[in-house]
Amino acid sequence: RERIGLYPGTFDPVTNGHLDVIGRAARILDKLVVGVAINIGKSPLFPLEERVELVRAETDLIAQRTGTIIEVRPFEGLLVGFAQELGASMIIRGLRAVTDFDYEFQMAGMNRRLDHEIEAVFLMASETNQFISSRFVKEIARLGGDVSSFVPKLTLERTLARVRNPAQ
Ligand code: COD
Repeated sequence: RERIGLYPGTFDPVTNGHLDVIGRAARILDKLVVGVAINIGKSPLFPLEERVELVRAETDLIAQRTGTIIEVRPFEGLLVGFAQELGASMIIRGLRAVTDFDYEFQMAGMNRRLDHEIEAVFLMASETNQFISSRFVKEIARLGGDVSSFVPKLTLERTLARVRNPAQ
């Protein structure tokens, strides 16, 4: 049976932390679907289409290197419903410090109540990428700080363009 995993997130924007997790997930799966959530609740800086475009562009190399199929797809609605539709048996999540744990623990527990078959798999990024968050990337960029070691190249350009001109 094919091992299909779903890595869901907001990816506003994709960071080196996300890519680290994607690289690790690709190594243990036959196919990885990166699900980009509409997530209106978080009022994202980037529109959905651009978040998808950036994740696609930045994961190309990982797919080539690992030989794993990586599909990047937008989704709306219930996460477990999307996982079922894909035939995914695992939901991949990244874990940073203890602060992520509470939220991730609740989310995994709720999702398991909704679908008993689905397994939550938690991966940790490397030491250099562990503390990176989209939220702080946006904040630092807005304040004129250097975020070039937190996000990949194309994403860096787009982030700088958006913080300079948010109405774009
Ligand atoms: N190192 C390791 N992991 C990281 C790092 C890093 N530096 N940065 C981010 N991550 C991990 C996060 O912990 C998370 O696991 C994942 O990467 C994605 O992060 P984000 O911030 O882009 O995405 P989230 O956490 O906002 O995504 C939330 C969802 C969209 C998945 C969630 O809201 C959802 O499932 N929505 C659909 C509706 C639904 O089913 N709701 C019920 C859920 S119980």
